[in-house]
Amino acid sequence: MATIDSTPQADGFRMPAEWEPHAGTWMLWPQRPDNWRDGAKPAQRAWVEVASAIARFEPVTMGVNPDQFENARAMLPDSVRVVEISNNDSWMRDIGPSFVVNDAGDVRLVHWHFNAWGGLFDGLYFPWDKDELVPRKIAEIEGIDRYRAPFVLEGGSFHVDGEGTVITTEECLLSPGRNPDLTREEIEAYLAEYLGISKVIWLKRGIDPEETNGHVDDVACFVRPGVVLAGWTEDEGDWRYEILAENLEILKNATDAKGRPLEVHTMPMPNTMTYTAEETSGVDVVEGTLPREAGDEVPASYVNFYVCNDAVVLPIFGDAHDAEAAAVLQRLFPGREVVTFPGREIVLGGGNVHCITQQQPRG
Ligand code: KQY
Repeated sequence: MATIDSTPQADGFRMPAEWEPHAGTWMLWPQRPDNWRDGAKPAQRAWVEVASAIARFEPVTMGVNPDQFENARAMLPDSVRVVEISNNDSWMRDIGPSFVVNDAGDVRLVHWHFNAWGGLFDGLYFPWDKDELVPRKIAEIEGIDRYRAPFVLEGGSFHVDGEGTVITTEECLLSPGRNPDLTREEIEAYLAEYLGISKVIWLKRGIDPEETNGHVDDVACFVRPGVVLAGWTEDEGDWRYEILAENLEILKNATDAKGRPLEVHTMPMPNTMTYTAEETSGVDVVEGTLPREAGDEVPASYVNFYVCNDAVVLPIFGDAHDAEAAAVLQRLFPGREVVTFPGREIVLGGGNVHCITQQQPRG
């Protein structure tokens, strides 16, 4: 497929919001034993549960490394398409492309540079060469033309409203491991060109400095144009309180690309969680991969849900706030089914359901 030598914005393309109609969802199968405990078997079962849930509502494609094709095919239901896509790990939100559409309904994709969340500065593993090729392979499989963006960006580090606004965090996009030679203004200009947006709302920090340098998809998202949902805790003793309060204040005072003041809703955070010794003992130690220690914080959040056609997929954690989180989403997405699933196994790997999925718009 062609690599287009201009930008989505110049060609009249924009990234649609996650709630706009999907052609399907892309995922990548987990297997690396230095991130997923017990040879990734518990994670694979969690992937089956998430993929099966989404496949009730729209087509799901699972990319797998060659040596896992037969196993994934056997574990996944027939409703999930399994294709060989070599990868270094399974975070399709970050490794995969972002799709863009125009008013005629054409779909193209943006292929960002990916460096495992910080490259040799503070990245999470080495190498990431297979991950780097994933968007190009998806373009070939789907017969979609591709823009090659000239900077490092992960899909979990931003959220768009589909109407010209993006939310992101300074902690991530200005981190030294990503685009150290770009100024904030240059990054804003690239976001505008490659997402087709005209307004950037900069939050300060996320809640996982060690993993993604503060991806926004753990702390805030749009739920419809002009309306955002922000992670929140009333507990001033919680280490996340200051971070969430700072972000909330910014959102309450922000306007979007259309000049609307944002309507801000809050989502409770699950109680803080830490890795148990049993959980970390099943993870292989490999030099160059972020080590897991018992007692380390697990970056759990209910804001990291996934919106698919007619449904919202929400991780729950056996936490006192699970029911309230589901109720918040049901109120904000009245026409969709809220589907919950046990999310702990995925957050043990450092991300969540939004981080392992990528929507392809119907266009
Ligand atoms: O949360 C994400 N978007 C990805 C996290 C990657 C963690 C790798 N161990």
